[in-house]
Amino acid sequence: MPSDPSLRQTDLGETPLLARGKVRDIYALGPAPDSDLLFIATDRISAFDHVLATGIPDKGRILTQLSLFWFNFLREFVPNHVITADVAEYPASLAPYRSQLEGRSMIVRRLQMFPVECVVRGYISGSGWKDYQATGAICGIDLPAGLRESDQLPQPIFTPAAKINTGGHDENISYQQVEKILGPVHSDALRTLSLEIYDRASKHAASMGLILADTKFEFGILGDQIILADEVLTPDSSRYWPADAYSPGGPQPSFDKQFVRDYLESIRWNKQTPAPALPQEIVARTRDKYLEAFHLITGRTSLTA
Ligand code: PZK
Repeated sequence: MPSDPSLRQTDLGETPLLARGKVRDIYALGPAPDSDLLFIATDRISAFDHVLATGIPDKGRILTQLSLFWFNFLREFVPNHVITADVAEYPASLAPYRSQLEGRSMIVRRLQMFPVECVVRGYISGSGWKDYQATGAICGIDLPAGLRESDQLPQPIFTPAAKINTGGHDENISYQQVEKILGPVHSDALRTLSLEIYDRASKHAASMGLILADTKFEFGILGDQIILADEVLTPDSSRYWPADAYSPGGPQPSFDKQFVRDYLESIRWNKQTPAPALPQEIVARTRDKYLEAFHLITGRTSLTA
């Protein structure tokens, strides 16, 4: 059996784990409530809402480097939570764990997170397509009749979602509901920022032959400044479609996870019991797709250069 080159579990000894997501782990550096946070993107991969038993080698590095690319791309327009992603600048206490951190982690400012996911959709897909079929609207925004699945929308729309804690799906909510949670000033700021970021990012993606169908942002606040947080514009938080294969009227293949989904369908996994492992060929092809996304978006061939 060859050894597993993927990192699925992190362990930083005494450093307290703050939260574990499906893919990312967050640690607290120093005493709450003001300490910085350490974000680590593992090589875990989820499909059909389950974390699979097999990791994708380098996935965490690829997604971290993509987030850093976009934070940098957007930096004159919106401040972000990154302090450093250079392990040489990390506290000395983390030195023993360098191999778990290099290329896949960042130290970030701890913010007061807004409890709303800021989704922007330029195309109709996923839960947006479901809601439109049921009601003709998404998040209370009425849309023209006759749209097909994956069609481009007349203009990009802000479709917020409320975070649901216990593994459940986020729930699409109206802008009015956002105003009730955050008040009108922050709500308007998040909507305006989200639409503007989508506009800038989708233009860059288009120039690289990719459609940015939709994406999810998370923002926090520090003092009175709204700050872009979490991961940004990665394939885990966004739908990217190759423009040359775009064919509305049905679902588009996932840029990154299609081999995984097809494999899981082919073995007729019931999508409930513990998720199965992946064959090495599916792992290798999926890894190649993440690298291709990285290459297309950043124009870089190496993760480290
Ligand atoms: C924060 N999450 C969501 C993401 C998880 C959970 N800069 C910040 N300050 C304070 N809190 C957060 C952030 C950010 N980003 C984000 N939870 C807390 C999340 C990934 C994995 F387990």
